[in-house]
Amino acid sequence: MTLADLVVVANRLPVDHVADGEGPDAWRRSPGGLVTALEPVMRRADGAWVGWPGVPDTEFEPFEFEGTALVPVSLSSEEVELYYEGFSNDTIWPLYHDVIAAPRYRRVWWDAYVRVNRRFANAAAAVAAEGATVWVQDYQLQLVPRMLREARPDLTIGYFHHIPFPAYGLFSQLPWRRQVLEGLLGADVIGFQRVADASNFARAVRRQLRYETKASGIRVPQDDGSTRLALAKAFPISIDTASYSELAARPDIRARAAEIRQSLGNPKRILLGVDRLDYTKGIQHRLKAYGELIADGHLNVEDVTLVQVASPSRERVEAYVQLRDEIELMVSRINGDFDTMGHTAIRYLHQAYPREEMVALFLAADVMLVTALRDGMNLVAKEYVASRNDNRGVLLLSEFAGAADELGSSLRINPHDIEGLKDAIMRAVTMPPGEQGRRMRAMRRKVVENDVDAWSRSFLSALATARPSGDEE
Ligand code: GDG
Repeated sequence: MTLADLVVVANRLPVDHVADGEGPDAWRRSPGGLVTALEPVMRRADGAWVGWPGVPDTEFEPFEFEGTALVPVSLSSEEVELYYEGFSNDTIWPLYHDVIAAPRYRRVWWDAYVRVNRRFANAAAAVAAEGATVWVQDYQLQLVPRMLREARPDLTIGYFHHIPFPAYGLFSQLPWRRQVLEGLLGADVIGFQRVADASNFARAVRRQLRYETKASGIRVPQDDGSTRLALAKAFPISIDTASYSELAARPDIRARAAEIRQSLGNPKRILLGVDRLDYTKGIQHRLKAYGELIADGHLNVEDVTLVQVASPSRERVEAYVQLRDEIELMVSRINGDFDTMGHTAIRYLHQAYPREEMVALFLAADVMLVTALRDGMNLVAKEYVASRNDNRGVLLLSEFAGAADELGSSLRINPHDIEGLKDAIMRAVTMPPGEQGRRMRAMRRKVVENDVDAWSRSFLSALATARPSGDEE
């Protein structure tokens, strides 16, 4: 296998295994956003992607897929349970989302996290060419930057954090807080979604490690007494705006949107929520507000329907099993109380759909509800905006989602404030087309200018100008 000048390291490879057997035929490109985001970059460079192929207890050889070298890292079922479901999704995920659910701190999970991070770092070190750039993705791999730097001081290392970085008062709960900070500081550039995340990180570094920080720079002491400058800065991620806009213009997808409206009984207004079924997304808060509006007589199920797509997620983590029960109880209560023979209050879909169907739903929706309690960015908000070539539709957007920093013309809401949320929903369903258009145009300008290509370019150019390791003072 040839060595690569650009190496992406992510928990998952950008492919799913579809058949028994080996070789490129057994793999299909996975639909994720990161894959689309990095595909053009990987094609331009001599790229390799290091990640878990999604099948436990199986070793795969590296292989070429659509012009990118894929380097599988194998995980045992036990490691999936301890490192992925445990430490990543039951410790770090809830802690970094402001402890909406209680994080569990288990030493065996941490040990597995260290072991698996080491395996990813070794795989990346083995495939990176002399002086290559390595871009590590997300919270499952926070220790990789430092491990990699120790093994390969010649590399330029970037890290992007897709989820929030919490305030120091919360972060400091983590028994392994120093190791995590030191792990991340192995990178030359540490990218966050929001300015607030980068400042939380810098503050944790000052408080915990006593390193000096100035603007976005952090002085990291080296073994030889010198310091190295690491950059911690916001690089808000985005979507492939043009491809959403193109899908939304396709006659078959527009026809499908009309068909969806028809099959819901032609309500005057369709409200839509699209989320992974996750406790960070505030699904219960939106159901509560909506249910009360019907109960109070402000909304009528003959006129209004809420479509809630809740795609299955992390179904082996206990908090997610419970959450699903709670949401499904709420949905069936509201529907039981208010449905008529011909109309339903909530059309609830615990399913995943192809992107074409998502865009048809975006086109059918008069109001998009994004009520996250905490969210790194929230790409769904941007996808809705990108799909509305007609400059119609209203986006309700939680101020706790990273997207709120850019989409100032949305109807911003605090999901904890149920009365405020109800007022905003009423404002959205009655908003005149002129105001919808003004707001939507302003938001569309943002997602057109700042698309995902601009995101990866700006991160990689910050990385290219970052100081190579160990050359300061
Ligand atoms: C993390 C951070 C940050 C969902 N259901 C289906 C489907 N989706 C797609 C959406 C969107 C993506 O999945 C979800 O992205 P989000 O950004 O909304 O949320 P997370 O999954 O929590 O992502 C988040 C993101 O990383 C990127 O940095 O924005 O804050 O939590 O693209 O459309 N897509 C299809 N069928 C579904 O059923 N095709």
